[in-house]
Amino acid sequence: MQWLITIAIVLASLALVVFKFWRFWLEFSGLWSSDRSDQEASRSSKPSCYGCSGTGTSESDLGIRIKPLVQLGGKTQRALVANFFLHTAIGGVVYGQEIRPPNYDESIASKYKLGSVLAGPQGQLIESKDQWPGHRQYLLDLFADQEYGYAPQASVDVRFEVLDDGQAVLAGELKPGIRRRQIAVYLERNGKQVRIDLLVWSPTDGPKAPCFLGLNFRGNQSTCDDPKVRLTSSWCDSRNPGVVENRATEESRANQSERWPIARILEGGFAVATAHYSDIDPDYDDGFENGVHGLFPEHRSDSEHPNRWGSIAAWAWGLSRLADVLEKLEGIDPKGLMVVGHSRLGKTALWAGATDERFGLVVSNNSGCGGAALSQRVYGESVARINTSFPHWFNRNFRKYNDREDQMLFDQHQLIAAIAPRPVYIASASNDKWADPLGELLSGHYASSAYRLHGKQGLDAQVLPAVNTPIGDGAIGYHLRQGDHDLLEYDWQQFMVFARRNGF
Ligand code: GTR
Repeated sequence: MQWLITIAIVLASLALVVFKFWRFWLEFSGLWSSDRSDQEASRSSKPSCYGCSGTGTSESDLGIRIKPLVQLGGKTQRALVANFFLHTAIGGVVYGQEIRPPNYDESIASKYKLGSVLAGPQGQLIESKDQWPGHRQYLLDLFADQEYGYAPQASVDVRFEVLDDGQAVLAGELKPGIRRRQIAVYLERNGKQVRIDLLVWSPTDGPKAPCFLGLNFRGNQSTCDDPKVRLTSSWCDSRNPGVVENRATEESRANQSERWPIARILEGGFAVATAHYSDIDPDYDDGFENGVHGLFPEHRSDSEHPNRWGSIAAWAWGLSRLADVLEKLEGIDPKGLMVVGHSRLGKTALWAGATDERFGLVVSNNSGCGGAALSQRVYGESVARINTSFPHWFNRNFRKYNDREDQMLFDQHQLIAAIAPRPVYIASASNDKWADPLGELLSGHYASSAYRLHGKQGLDAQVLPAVNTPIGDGAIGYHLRQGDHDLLEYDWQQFMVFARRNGF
């Protein structure tokens, strides 16, 4: 069907070009009077705007004088401009049609060829863990250069202010064992400031707690029903409930609280911290002007600098700034920081975990394309699709692989490997074919030799386990939750089991 539409558009476009030349020839030979419509217009009592020669203005039915936006000369010139726009539009549609429909055929998906995660730039394999730091840097450079973009080298001043320190009120009940802190984190550079609102839940008493840190999609108020939690003032997607003109309203309170089972996480002996991802960088294509990108105008991504940071790298960098704060916070174990994220924020958690070793454990939930899923399987969401829908997420170099995944000399298993030897948990959902659950599992499987190099156990499985049956006894864990693309209490329960087993 798509091809038929494409062919129809191409034929229509060709017919138009032929007509244009035919008319040009008639005009040229005097058979077509270029003044014909002007003459008709002059016979009419109502002058048309573009028919008004000379003055550049005309009167509407209401007698208002209208000035044309663009002053155009003869008909040929006008036809050229109109045809330019028409062809640009047709080009856009034809280009849009060219993105391949998603593949869900395993016999096609299984034709990928991956390099070893221990292979260096010339294909040579590293053999001992002494070589790991250099090799890990090679992997990070690969992903910064080809996919996510380099964050700036320059630093910012990080200041924070505890605005609220009280007891949690969850599901309408005061929770004496749970401490709620709301912290304004200020990032400052060259007179510019970005503020991130960090919400931290930690045990009131006892030893310092290991802490999960993850960004949220809709503002801190959406993660719980505690009425004291401040409404986000950052950009929100107006398609989400409780958002009016890109601003959150009271209606949005607790509308993603199923993703943040705070009381359960605290019962498990963990602290949990979150911030709105838009505080770091609003999620739309703004030419990298807003959010933390705006603190580094000299480091903006553009066609001359195709390997600078996109939004995923900015969110990941923001997570590191939040780690700067958390590791100083009373009641939080600085050696117990774990980064977690769902979907685009799962991609972000993986990149944050790979780049910042203070995250002792990394959790990717349904992260899919550009996250845990192998790109070269081209199963579900493809590189072309994601780069077209979200041109601001990755760097410009990543667009080279649009519909050319077979030319990639790297893949996401190397991103998982860059986290080694720190434990990583990969979660998929059975209905989330778009994120390619098997591709997510296989990244973990193929990353395993980096873990074995460190004397740790990786993930042996190469086929999907039964739903709701977590696998992986070592430093790489995996589960396929029954159900949709989402982050639910079931997922958190498995993250906690995995974290405890790995010493958190
Ligand atoms: C989808 C996108 C996915 C995933 C998801 C999300 O539209 O195709 O890669 O990131 O959004 O973040 O919810």
